[in-house]
Amino acid sequence: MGYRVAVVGATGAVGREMLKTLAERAFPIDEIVALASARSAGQEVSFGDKTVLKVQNLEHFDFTGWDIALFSPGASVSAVHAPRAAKAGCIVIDNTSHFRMEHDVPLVVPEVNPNALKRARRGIIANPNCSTIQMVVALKPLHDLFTIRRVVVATYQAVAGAGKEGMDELFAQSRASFVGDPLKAEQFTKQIAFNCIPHIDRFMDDGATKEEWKMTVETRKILDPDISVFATCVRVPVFIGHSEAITVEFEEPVDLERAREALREAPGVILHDQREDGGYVTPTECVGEDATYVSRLRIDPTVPNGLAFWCVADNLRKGAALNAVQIAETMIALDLIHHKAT
Ligand code: 11C
Repeated sequence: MGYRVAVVGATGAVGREMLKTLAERAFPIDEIVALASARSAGQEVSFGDKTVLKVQNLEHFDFTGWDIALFSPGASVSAVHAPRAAKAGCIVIDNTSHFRMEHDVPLVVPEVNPNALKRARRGIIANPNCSTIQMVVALKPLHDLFTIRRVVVATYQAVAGAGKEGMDELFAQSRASFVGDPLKAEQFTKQIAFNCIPHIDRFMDDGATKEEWKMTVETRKILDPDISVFATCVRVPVFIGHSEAITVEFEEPVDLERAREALREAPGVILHDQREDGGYVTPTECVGEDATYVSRLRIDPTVPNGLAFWCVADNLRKGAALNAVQIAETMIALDLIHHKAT
């Protein structure tokens, strides 16, 4: 017997990827519904190769009798409708930032902290920010070995993180610059084509951006509250796939060969690290892939017990849709989702 599954925000870049991921992984589904705002209701979205779903209006949708809802609308929409769905008895896996830091909402990456799912008392589970997810997947096996004290990370984040509108703006600006048209910047604060912008999300009082803050607080909630994280988040002209240059300081001395071995064995990680031209993974190579790729692994001799590496993942997939689907799969495996009688 399968589940009755709702995808909320189904017309967005992540919502579409959620539908694709559910179909590709043959998630046990008896019935699926695509939901979005009134503006998008009536549009069609694909579910697998053969099924087209007509998008229904979220506003009036009754979640009674639905087992699982994967939410990826805006945070303000989740704030209203996720508790409404949970109250109707539907397990909500929410991809927005709205509930992530609430103490009674688990923030989960299945390879890292699956047991936190057992504490989903409100019926809402938060999916972390994409840049956090790939980092903690790579950090977890290293933390288990040598105990992380501090992480310094610089991100190189794809425009897909800003949704379809972000991808459209990179395309339009690239085209405009070739044909000599004026460049319009609407989604990003400065030109993104052929440029890098050290600013993602809003500025906070201490000069960090909210994206940088998320990497700190989410890593602590998922992996270990004692870890310090200092992030600089940068938008780059890549369509899909976030990259991160990560330096870690450990409590204990680092053995490079043991680190390599642990990363080779770690769930969700592919270590691709040849010390030669092209012996590393770049964001365009990870599009459509499930894994978090680690390359350029090396000792950082400038700090005690230091290790540095390069990490890339598909931000729409492991950074959002896949992680949400894996949360649902893990909840089923842990017997935490029960079928509603219909
Ligand atoms: C970006 N990481 O690349 C953001 C997108 O908190 O879920 C995801 C924002 C979030 O712009």
